[in-house]
Amino acid sequence: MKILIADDDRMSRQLLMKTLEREGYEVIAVDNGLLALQQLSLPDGPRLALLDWMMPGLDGAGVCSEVRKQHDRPYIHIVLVTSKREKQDIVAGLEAGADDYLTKPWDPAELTARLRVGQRILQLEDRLVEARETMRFKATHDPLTSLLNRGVIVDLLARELTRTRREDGCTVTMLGDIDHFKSVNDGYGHVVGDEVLREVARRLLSSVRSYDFVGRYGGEEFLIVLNNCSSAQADVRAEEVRNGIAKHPVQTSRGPLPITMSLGVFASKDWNLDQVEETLAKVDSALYRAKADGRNCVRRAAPNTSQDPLRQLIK
Ligand code: GH3
Ligand code: MG
Ligand code: MG
Repeated sequence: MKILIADDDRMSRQLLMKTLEREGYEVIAVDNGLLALQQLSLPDGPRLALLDWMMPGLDGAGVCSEVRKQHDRPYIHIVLVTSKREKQDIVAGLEAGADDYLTKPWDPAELTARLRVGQRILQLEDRLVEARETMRFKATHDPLTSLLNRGVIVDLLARELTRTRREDGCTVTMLGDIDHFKSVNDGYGHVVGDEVLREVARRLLSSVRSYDFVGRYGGEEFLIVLNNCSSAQADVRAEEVRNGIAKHPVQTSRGPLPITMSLGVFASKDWNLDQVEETLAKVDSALYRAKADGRNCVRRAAPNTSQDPLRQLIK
């Protein structure tokens, strides 16, 4: 584990270095507060620091208060090493953001024991952050495919539509539905159906750019949002997505299965629309036309195409 030592006294620094290296730490040593702050601000900088209180430039307490202003990086456990023994000094050091302090001359056993406490606290923080990230992922992603879930993809679509309207841009929305998916489940079982859904999700992600959004909209329906995609490009991009599914059979535990997808496409610029509900209704109608026209094809919600009234009746 990396540890930072900041001390302007060369002897003290070397003594600390020797002790800590013997304990297996990867030691970074500096002789002033500004360099210490620089090290502690690096993205993969040390998360344990032993700071001398009195240093030229920025003192140990000053480094603590600067470090505590950085909220977007992992926590740093800071131990102040000081010859100050007065209660008010200790209080001031802790108030400035130190987690612990040691008075000089320090005892090696106490020093290493206190650093182990620091490590335990950091591990605890790491576990909490990891748990929070897992919860966040679960709340925003579909468990089967790991794509964005319906709530999140619809929210993102709403946000994109508003943004592109403001910037006079264009958002392209696609709704894809696997063709005759029920027959996969009926013929091979739900486990194989799930395998197909996962592979389809993977292919959808690989046919769009990293800044586009792909979400699971329903059982075998997927919503794709392309940012800053021109209306002219919409059909080409949808065709790429369709072809990405149809091109090769999906390998499953029951052998390769040919899978196709029908897609409805909607370009916000064509309609001057920024309402998510209307967008979803239009893209859904276009998808319905793709199904009616024989499946494994792309249909565009073009303003001059009258909506299919049958859709509402059949649904
Ligand atoms: P179409 O070409 O008209 O879209 O026909 P389809 O068979 O794909 O459509 P339908 O809506 O009749 O059937 C969709 C099926 O998807 C029914 C449902 O059981 C299945 N499904 C939905 N979610 C899941 C899932 O998470 N796993 C599996 N294995 N099947 C699912
Ligand atoms: Mg289907
Ligand atoms: Mg469906």
